Parts: sequence; C-alpha cells; structure tokens
Amino acid sequence: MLISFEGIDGSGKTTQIHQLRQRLEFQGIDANLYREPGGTEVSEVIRGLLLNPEFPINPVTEVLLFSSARSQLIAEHVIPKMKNGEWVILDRFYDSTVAYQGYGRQSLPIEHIHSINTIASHGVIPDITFYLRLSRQQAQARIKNRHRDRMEQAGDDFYDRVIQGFDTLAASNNRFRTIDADRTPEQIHADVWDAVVKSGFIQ
Ligand code: T5A
Repeated sequence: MLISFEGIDGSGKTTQIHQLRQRLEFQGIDANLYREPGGTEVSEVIRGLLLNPEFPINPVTEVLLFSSARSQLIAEHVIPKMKNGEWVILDRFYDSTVAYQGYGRQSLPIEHIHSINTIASHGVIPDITFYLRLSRQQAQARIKNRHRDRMEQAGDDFYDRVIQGFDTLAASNNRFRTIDADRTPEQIHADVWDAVVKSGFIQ
C-alpha cells in the first residue's frame, strides 16, 4: 500500500502523516515514512542543494534534481518495501513536481513533466493521494515565523499557480482525495482515516 500526501507548504501534511502512522500502529501496521526530496543519503544531499537559498538553480535543472532525488528513493526504499508487502507513506511525490515545477515555475510543458515523473518514479503509482487543500494566505500564516527555504521565497503568484496545479491534478485523478485542511488536525485526520479504511487495505 502506497499513500502520498500533497499540498502547499504549511498545509499540514507532516502533522497528518504522523497521526496516520500512529493510527496504523494501533492496527498493528508499521508504515515506512519518507519525505521528498529526501529519504536516502543521496536524496538528502540533493535536498540540501534544492532548498538552499544561496544557490541559483536553473528551472530545468530544478526539475531534474527533484526527479533524481525521487528516483533514488523509489529504487532504494519504496520498491523493495512494497515488494515485501509493507506500507509506505510519502510526504510529497511526483504530483509536487507537476504543481511546483510545472504550474508554479512553468519550467517545462506539463506533458514533459509527466514523462520525467514516470521515469523517476520507476512506474510506481500511489494507491491514495491525499491533497490537503488550504489557501495560500492560511498556509503562510501557519509558517510565518519559520526561516524561508529557496522554494518558499518564490512569491504569491507562484503559490497561487501551485494551488491551481494541485486542483487540476485532483480533479482528473481518481486516486486523489481532496481534504479541506482549514479545520482542526483531528477533523482532518478523521477524513484521512475514513478514506484509508474505505480503501479496503485494512482487514
Ligand atoms: N518541492 C517538493 C518541489 O518544488 N517539487 C517537488 O517535486 C517536491 C517533492 C519541500 C519543498 O520542496 C518543494 C515543495 C516544498 O516547498 P519541505 O520542507 O519538505 O520542503 O516542505 P513541506 O513539505 O511543504 O513541509 P512543511 O513543513 O512546510 O508543511 P507541512 O508538512 O504541510 O505542514 P506541517 O504539518 O509541518 O504544519 C505546518 C504548521 O502548521 C501547524 C503545525 O503545527 C505547524 O506549525 N498545523 C496546523 N495549524 C492549524 N490547523 C491545522 N489543521 C494544522 N496542521 C498543522
């Protein structure tokens, strides 16, 4: 079982992932959790490059770096765990590349991003993708006291396009579950858990 969480920065993905992981533990399921970019030694080094505001990175290079970090994570951890019948939760996956680099940065035509995503993910597709939908203003308010990384310095228009990207993806993919993230963590978790139970993967 592969579950991914998507949404703009500050939408509450990490908070929800930890709640879901804990709930799964109560059911005797020990889920593997990885963040993107990151999750392997190589991918964490690439993450350091991507988020460092001191590095000016060409937009196409940015797509390829996110994708390289992903390829390593999927090959090194995700595919072996899935072959072993284990649960995997991803804090972001290739939908983020469509939303951030495709819609936000407008680095490459969307169909090119989809092709690169297919290669970098080694053909792996999530069973469920939770999209925590929150306005830019609400998300920014939640993380306003935090040091801004390179991506978070991109500006309001960029984030509005990223939201449009996630909305478009969610409207055209059955694996997406759009969750209203402007509620308490407990209310959001109840919806997430309901969808996981309905997926039929829990006995
Ligand atoms: N990126 C990533 C790309 O551009 N392309 C790609 O292909 C990929 C994979 C990653 C950056 O890289 C970009 C996207 C990102 O800009 P990151 O540090 O991993 O950077 O950033 P995020 O994944 O965005 O993580 P964040 O920590 O910013 O946001 P989360 O995880 O969505 O939010 P969370 O849970 O940490 O919560 C943020 C704050 O809100 C509070 C929390 O306590 C916390 O203080 N909160 C709530 N407050 C009120 N109500 C709720 N329901 C709340 N839930 C959480």
